[in-house]
Amino acid sequence: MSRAISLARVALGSTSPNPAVGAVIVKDGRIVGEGYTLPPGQRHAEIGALEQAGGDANGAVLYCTLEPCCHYGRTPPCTDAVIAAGIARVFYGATDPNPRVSGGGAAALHAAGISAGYVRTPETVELYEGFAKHVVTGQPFVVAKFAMSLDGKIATHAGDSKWITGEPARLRVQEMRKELDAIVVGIGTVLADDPQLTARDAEGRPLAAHLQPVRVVVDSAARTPVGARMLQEPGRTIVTVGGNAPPGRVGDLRAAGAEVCLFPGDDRRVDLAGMLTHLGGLGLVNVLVEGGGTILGSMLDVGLIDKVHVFIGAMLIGGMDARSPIEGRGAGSMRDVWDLRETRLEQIGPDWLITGYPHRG
Ligand code: AOF
Ligand code: ZN
Repeated sequence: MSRAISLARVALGSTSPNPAVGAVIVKDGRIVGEGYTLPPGQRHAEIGALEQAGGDANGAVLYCTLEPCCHYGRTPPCTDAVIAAGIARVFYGATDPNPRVSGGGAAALHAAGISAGYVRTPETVELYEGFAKHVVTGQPFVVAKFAMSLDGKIATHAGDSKWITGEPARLRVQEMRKELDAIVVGIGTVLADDPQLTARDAEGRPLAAHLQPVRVVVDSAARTPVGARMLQEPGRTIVTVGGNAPPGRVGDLRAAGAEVCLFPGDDRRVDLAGMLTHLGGLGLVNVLVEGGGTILGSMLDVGLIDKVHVFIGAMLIGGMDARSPIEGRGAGSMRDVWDLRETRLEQIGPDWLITGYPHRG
């Protein structure tokens, strides 16, 4: 199963709106076939593994990270192929949250006399947390990420922020970008840092366009510069604007290659919930919000953040005017704070990464 999880991770970021699955076929203690999910419309993980195993699949054991599907979607049911190949036993790491499958895959295998066992692991649960939300609600799973000093600052009072975390933590962010479907930033970040917002390889070269996350800028008044670096990068850039966006600027941004979408909220700023619904409708399942503080604050205030990755650099910055990662209105009383559930702490080079799921009340 741990090999199947590694295979699923290879596919992460290239399968949405489908889940990334890994599959391994074992015969007489030896791996005879491996596969992972290809982009939508192409073959599922199990099919790749069965093709590789050929006749060796007969009497073999299949390990897959997700319950094999039993329905006709863009591709035929994996359960039919598993049964036809003569697989003797199946172990799967998560029940498919898709209401069209959800236990039906295991039932189809049982009905054919194949024992199918559910082996729940923390990794397989985490692999499908985004898919589980999106397939049921149509909304993307929102992951917030920021880096701060031990005293909770994201820059000095003069605005210097390079770098709070070291190289290994920044490489981890690159992996996250590759595995997620979209990166969301606020206009403040674009104006301050002119970021490229690309997924890059270890040498710093941008990955191919189809591996790039969709870049999304929340830009109420359409202030994104037409010369912004992200508009030159491979992949899509969506600029979401509010009710006050000057039509001339919208036209200029479209001419510069951005997709401009209008989401007028009550206060003429971007309606963030509406924007997320739109991103979900585009098939973007997992989105990473990288800041800055305004957008993270606006999202947390209305409960739009599902998960956080907090990188902490072992340093103290100080200064009452030095900014913190989450602004917005925030909690007034300790009754209203967001508790982090299922927290995890990892050392990454000289820094720490804390991951958790915000929960209130
Ligand atoms: C599997 N193996 O590798 C994946 C599965 O439109 P389709 O035919 O590609 O089906 C998509 C659905 O299949 C998706 O919503 C999810 O329920 C399941 N994904 N199932 O057996 C795979 N990616
Ligand atoms: Zn399938």
